[in-house]
Amino acid sequence: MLGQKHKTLGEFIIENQSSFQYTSGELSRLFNAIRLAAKVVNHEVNKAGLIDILGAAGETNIQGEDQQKLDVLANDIFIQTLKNREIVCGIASEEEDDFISINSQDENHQNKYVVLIDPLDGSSNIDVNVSVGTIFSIYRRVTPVGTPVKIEDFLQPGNKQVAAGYIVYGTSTMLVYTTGDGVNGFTLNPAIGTFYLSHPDMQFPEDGKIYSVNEGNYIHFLQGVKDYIKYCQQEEGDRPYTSRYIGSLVSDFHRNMIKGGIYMYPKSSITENGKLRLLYECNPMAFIAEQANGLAIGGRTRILDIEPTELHQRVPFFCGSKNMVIKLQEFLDKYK
Ligand code: AHM
Ligand code: MG
Repeated sequence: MLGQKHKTLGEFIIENQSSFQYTSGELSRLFNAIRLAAKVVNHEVNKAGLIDILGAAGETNIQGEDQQKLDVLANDIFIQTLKNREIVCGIASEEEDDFISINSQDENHQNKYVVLIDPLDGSSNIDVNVSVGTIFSIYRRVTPVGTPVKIEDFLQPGNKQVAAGYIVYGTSTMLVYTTGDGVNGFTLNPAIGTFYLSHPDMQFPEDGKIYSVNEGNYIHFLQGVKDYIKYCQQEEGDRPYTSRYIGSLVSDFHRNMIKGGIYMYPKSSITENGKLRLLYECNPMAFIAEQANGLAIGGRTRILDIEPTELHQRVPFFCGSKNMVIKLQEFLDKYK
């Protein structure tokens, strides 16, 4: 496994450090911490079926150890890894009510980055051995370094992201990320615990033939979405399209980026803003999508331009191959 074709993630980070927007090395160290946490979580996810780790949080297992649900465990692993390495000044997690300030009393603490994370997305799929993922998003703080982080450091629009990525714990484990200069994917060789560059410069095909949506909610969707779904199912040209929905955003997104497709989590008559969280799920995936020649909208607006108002804000989310998202937008616009 030598040579350009089999570059490791570690090598790639070092080589590309100079292309980062800010080149203090801090971002590289941050990526190294995420890479490490990803390997630990991967290990836990893979043994989930083997040991009694799936119990409810708070229970005690047969060895008398406290059990943690895997999503709680993944949350702890990412937070502890980032805290221990003292490379960020703040963390917000889908699993935590509020953001966490790190070394807030230490004025020598010069770290500039905040991380927002969904430690284990799609965790309802774990019990049935279906792929889950981690999603992360990195911003530069807007308040002065050396002071405790504030809510405004986290409530930044997605277009201010410095980097974003996801890890998919699937048939193989992959880490995919962007720093605003394209998207690259790395596959973990579990035997030696090393990520290798396997998918350089990932791109959504401009057209796709897969639509991914929870059609069980069809009755509650707005008319524009219903019409688009009917359009996907019509027999004409390259349609009907294929319907594929895992119910795990990272996996659905990953497949659609490779094969061409659209993912939709619309608002409906029962969920005013859909289900997905702007800061932990939609913004990072939208940044990756745009960097991979795809699009991501929340209805009429580009996801990355939404001004967040709260940490756990939800937004409708439509994301994928450019021409599919544009077509969907046409249907949505009919009902403005
Ligand atoms: P979670 O953060 O609670 O895991 O929820 C997010 C997940 C996404 O991964 C997935 O696309 C979606 O919820 C599925 O929701 P539904 O079961 O309503 O279709
Ligand atoms: Mg989630």
